[in-house]
Amino acid sequence: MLTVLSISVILSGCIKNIHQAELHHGQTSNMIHIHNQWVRAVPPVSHISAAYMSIINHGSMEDQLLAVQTSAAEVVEIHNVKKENDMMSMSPVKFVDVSAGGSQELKPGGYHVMLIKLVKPLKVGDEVELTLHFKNAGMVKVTAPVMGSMPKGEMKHDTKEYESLDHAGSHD
Ligand SMILES: [Cu+2]
Repeated sequence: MLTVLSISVILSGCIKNIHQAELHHGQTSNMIHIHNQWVRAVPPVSHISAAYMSIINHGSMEDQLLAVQTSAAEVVEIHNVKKENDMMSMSPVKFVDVSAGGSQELKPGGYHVMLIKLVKPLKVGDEVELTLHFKNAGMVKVTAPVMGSMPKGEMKHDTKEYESLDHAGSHD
């Protein structure tokens, strides 16, 4: 009896969590949750932008973000920013690891999704549909708002660090 009761408590707990996640984030995978996704607004002359997000892996297996698709850009690449000899440079990566039960930040100055050859200018208030392809979790679709800067309240680190990385990470 006790066992049945605790199972039902666990189950209802899970269902509640899934509902909350859907309401707030709209992701489709049970194991991979995407939070705080956003795309950088760019001036109309710019044909390049970037998408950022937090990837949370609730699964017991390590996963990898392999590719991203969107109709907003002709070319999409996953990049990382590295600092070498005081110079910030970015280069494409084949995948981004997300450890089992862990998370990975795609943020200015680090991993980011490069949107190249934008189909139309991205202005604040627009929305971009992104389809993320994970090795284990498969496809995860998210809608990312276009914003001028990183969402407020999500900065867990030193603001100065973000600002300097931010400038170095712009692609114009
Ligand atoms: Cu880049």
